[in-house]
Amino acid sequence: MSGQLRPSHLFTAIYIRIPWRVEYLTMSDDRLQQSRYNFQEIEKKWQQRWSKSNLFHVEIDPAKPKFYGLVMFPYPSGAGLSVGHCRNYIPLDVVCRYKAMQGYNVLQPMGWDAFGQPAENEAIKRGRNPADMVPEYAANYRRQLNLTGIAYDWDREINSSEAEYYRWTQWIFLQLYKTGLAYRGSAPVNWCPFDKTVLANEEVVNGRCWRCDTPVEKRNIPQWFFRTTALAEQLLEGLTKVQWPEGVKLLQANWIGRSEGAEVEFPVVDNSVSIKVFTTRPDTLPGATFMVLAPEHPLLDSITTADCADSVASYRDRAVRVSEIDRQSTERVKTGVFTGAYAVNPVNGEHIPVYIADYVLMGYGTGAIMAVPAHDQRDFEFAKKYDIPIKLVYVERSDQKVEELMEALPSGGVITGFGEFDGLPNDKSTIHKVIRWLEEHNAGHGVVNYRLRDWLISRQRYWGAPIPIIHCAKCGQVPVPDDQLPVRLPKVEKYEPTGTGGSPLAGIPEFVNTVCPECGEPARRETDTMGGSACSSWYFLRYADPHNSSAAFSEEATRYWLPVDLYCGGAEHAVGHLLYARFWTKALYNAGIIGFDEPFMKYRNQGDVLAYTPGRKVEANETAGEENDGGEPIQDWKVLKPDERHTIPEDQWVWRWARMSKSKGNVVTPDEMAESFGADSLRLFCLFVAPYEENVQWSNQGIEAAHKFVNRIWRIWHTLRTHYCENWRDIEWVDNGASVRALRRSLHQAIRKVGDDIEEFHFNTAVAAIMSLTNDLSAFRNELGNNAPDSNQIRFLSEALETIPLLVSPIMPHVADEWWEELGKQGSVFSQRWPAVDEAAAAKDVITIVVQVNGKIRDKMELPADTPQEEIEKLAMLSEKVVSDLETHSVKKIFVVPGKLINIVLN
Ligand code: ANZ
Ligand code: ZN
Repeated sequence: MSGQLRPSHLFTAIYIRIPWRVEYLTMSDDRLQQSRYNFQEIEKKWQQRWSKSNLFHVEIDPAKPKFYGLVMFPYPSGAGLSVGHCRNYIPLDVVCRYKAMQGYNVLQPMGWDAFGQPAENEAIKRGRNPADMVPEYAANYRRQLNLTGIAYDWDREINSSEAEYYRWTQWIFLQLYKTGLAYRGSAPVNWCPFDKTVLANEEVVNGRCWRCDTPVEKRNIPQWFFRTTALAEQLLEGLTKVQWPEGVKLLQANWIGRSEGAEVEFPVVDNSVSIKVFTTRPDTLPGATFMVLAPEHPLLDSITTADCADSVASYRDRAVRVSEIDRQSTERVKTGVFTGAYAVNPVNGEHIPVYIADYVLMGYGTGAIMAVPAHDQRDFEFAKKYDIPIKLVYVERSDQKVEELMEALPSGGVITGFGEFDGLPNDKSTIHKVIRWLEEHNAGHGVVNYRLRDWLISRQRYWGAPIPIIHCAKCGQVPVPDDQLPVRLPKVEKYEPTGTGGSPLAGIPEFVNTVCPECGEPARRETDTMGGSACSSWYFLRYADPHNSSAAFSEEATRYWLPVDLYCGGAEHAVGHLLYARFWTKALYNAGIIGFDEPFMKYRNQGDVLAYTPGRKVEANETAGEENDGGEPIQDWKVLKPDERHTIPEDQWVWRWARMSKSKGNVVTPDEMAESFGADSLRLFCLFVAPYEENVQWSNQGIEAAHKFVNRIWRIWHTLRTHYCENWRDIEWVDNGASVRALRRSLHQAIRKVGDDIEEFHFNTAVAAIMSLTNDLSAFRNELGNNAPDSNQIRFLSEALETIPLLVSPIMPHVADEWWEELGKQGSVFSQRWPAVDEAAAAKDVITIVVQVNGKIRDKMELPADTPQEEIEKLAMLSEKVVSDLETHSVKKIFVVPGKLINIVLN
């Protein structure tokens, strides 16, 4: 049909063209077949078309605003993706598709976090070389992701274990090295005896290895570090610039752990050394009645007296075996021993005893404290136990006795017995005054301390980016020159950890032996590799320019695409990956290499997918289960792994909800779901089942219900489809259609709600809005029955039939494109604009209510037509003109004429 349609000949045109009633009633089997929802066929067809036309590929386009949506790239494991992963990837895809339809140039890339422990462990288990294994697994992931219809720009796929990528990981390492942010140092490090490697602090969870759960030991091995502490302040300050969940920001802020205080020196009696302490409460100095050193403190040997040497030595040996977590626990009974030494309290000259105790950690502050039992609970418990004097600095009453204290007084009171400070309150300003006094009297100075430690990056493992440093006997550490990068990881047969703490690369002479780039003499390569978290600290930059072979990325590409606008991934990375990526970004920014200093402007973390899982009660003599039941560890229950299930009769299994994972044998794959229900149903279910941040209990009934809905909307769209008139915009409204007005309101409110909700990550309510619109259309269809629609109805139906594919497309992209094609349109809905809300159509109908008092008109109120009666009464009573009457009289009765009038009768 072509040319302009006028309402006058509209009906003729429709009736001639589509004698739909006849057709509908005598619909052949053939046609029924056609309108059946054949999701397998549809999804395959569109996935192939999208891929063939490279629909999701983007290039820099300065004329368009950009949107960069990113999910944390996965390590491709042999188990493949589960629907648990889908719950992370699908929501971002919905946002990206929506943004594309809003006219943004949308970058949504995907790649593989392929270097590191998980891949290497899996390869070892399977007796394979990870270099061969990773691409196979990645291909499977790519296939699965395509099955779910996600709009990735596969031209930008990256693999962090390929030389073309890790060459630039090495290059960035060297930029950090040259600016002093990477260094080799010796420190007691976390050692996992099972994985036979060193772990970063962030990889130690409750004293155990993050991968294999083995208790972590301390070992002294030279290691490479990134100087995260140098950027602590920037890392903390930057958190104010980003839109992240408050909980995640707080976790990171606490991990950085900024704390203001003072360093104060306490000279040791009859000794030339003095003990430096870090305290946040220098205002309590007069109350310091003893000191405590960490058992590892370097001054210990020089101050311990001969008669205390044995007990100190044996305490120290015991203490180093206690985990840091336990040492910091407030519940643990405090222990310690006297060193025999005394130190001088610099504010009052008192000689106070020096102890060692394991509640003081070597890794924080100066590894030594002044103990103020009256105001610090740990010190209080220690003083009580070892009968050390307690001295109040702050008192709440002038006659307060120290003997009355049942616990330390951290707050409240005023200072007594501290000279010029007497009478000052227990607050920050007092602390600052004391710090100034200490500085003036050369007794100490203000400092800021951070809990954050430098980031340990070296691994004595094969599967990582080799650290690009050469050790020369003459020149020392020499960076590998840029034109000799990458330092390639040699492909070898044997790469298992050596178990001695050395890297497997150290056993490969062809790798190790080289010449010094500076003096040309024989030299040795560094044989440690970088932990996987280095690779993932900049991958979001590489996506902007993934095939650049002369630079890590071009300035143009990062300027256009970055920072990432929306980042999605698990909150378990809050103090690991998210912190490291911010650190690299800031380091590159400080070096002038990029022009922004926060990588992820907005970050959201999804809930887990839980599966109903067989398990058993733990025995009394067993340790508690570490399974996770939606955030809460399950204490009395253990998963029955698939190979353990035969050991217990099935009727004795205890079923619980547990996080979906291969090792628990409770995984549901997107493949089976796409096969049985289709990707659109899977997508709908993932979005609808619960708010994004909440955990989801996976159930097949749930996805069946989602599938039923997709079928339903499919059927309704199809039965109405026969009324579609392509030139509907030219049909003029005939002024009589209240029911069509209500329908259009429903349609345009749905457009607004779905858009707003997607933007806000309220996917479940966006789906609910589509369902509600579907209900309205279904009711309309039933009402219409076999009658011919009038011109208003045809205009509305055509508008709805054309809008619905657009509206559902971020969520059900395959169905949307199929419908679009059936309307005779070209291409994919992905390239269409998001429908505009007709504000007038979306607005609620307004009614005017007359307010009377004793039958006389006092006011008129304009209210939405659907305002409930009680609300109308309440508003009437609040009307200014009524309020004055109510001051002097009480209400006797209220008469209401619905939709028109309210009459308040007074006594
Ligand atoms: C005296 C004092 C009096 C303290 C008082 C507190 C309260 P944050 O806030 O975490 O920085 N401390 C210092 N170094 C320590 C270490 N290596 N191991 C264990 N504890 C250490 O805590 C700083 C406070 O923790 C310091 O201030 C010190 O105790 C203790 F009423 O000094 B305070
Ligand atoms: Zn040299």
